[in-house]
Amino acid sequence: KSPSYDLSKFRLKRILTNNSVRKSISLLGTFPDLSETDDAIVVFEKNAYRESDVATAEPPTKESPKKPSYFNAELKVATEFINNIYGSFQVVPSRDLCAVKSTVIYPATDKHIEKYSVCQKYLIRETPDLYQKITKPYLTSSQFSLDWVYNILDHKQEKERIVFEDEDPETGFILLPDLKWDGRNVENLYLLGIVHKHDIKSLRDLNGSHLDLLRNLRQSSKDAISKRYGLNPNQLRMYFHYQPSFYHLHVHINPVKNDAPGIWCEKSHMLDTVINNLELLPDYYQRATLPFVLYEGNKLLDLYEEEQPIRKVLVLSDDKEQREKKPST
Ligand code: M7G
Repeated sequence: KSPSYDLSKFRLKRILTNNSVRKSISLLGTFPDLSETDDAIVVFEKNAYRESDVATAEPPTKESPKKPSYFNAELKVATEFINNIYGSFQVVPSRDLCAVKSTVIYPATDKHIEKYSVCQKYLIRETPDLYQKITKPYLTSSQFSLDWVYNILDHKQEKERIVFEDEDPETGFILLPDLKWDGRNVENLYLLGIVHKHDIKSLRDLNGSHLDLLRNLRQSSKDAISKRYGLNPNQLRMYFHYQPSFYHLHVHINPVKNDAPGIWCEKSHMLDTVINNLELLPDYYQRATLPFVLYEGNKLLDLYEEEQPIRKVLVLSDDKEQREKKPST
């Protein structure tokens, strides 16, 4: 069941992150009307500009009434300075254009708070043995709930947002807007393809028997996206995260020309590459060493630290000696 809260009654405890590049801020607090103790995370993010909002050409007619635009009489302009040919202003556009995208997680767990806080990050090289010994037991005992995923797959939530569905239990999936997308601007489109099959936790579980599923995911998503949004399928980037936050296989899809949030090379595996690796070697992901990032505060980092030094690496004094001994060429 989804809790109901009044966003305007949020009370701030502390700021978790403030990202001036992404123009987003993540806040930790509570909804005291509902509970003094349950934590809430609120994320505000300024929307990307829609090109239609800067249109000035078409004057409004009866048939097509006035669309919101920055350039109209409601624009409030405060001049900071004008120096020769250069001008600097603060402008407040009309109300329709001031909307801010907000995401709320309530009640938020410690793991959510950790995910939304800035901290140190470390790269781990996960061999298949380390996966079996450390990562897998940890993620089966401690991970984010997948209820929201099952709600989507069972049509209990976000049903009206579904862009495409293939119901086949082996090769089918649901394509729908990601929580991160404002849903307004095709420029920064962000969709998720969530597979119907329940037993694939992540990239690590994929093998040659999943090729039909992956090829269907690639082709049918591209077809559905070009049909619905008019995007050229060759302009779409499709990838998996490793490690993901949610261990039910899903693919991230967004346009190559846009830097989607979280599009880090150390976390992303292109669907095309994954398919090709499996075509060449059906058990590739059971044999590969996969790098991934761990955040300070994550218990898995402590478990890895017991196995090998991660936070404190002996500085390369030996290496330096070696280098110094090496005859110069
Ligand atoms: P991930 O790779 O498991 O984790 O991707 P990440 O958050 O570290 O990228 C999960 C994706 O699911 C993310 O892109 C989220 O924005 C998206 N997502 C998460 N939730 C809880 C929801 C939800 O309730 N609905 C939808 N549509 N997307 C969600």
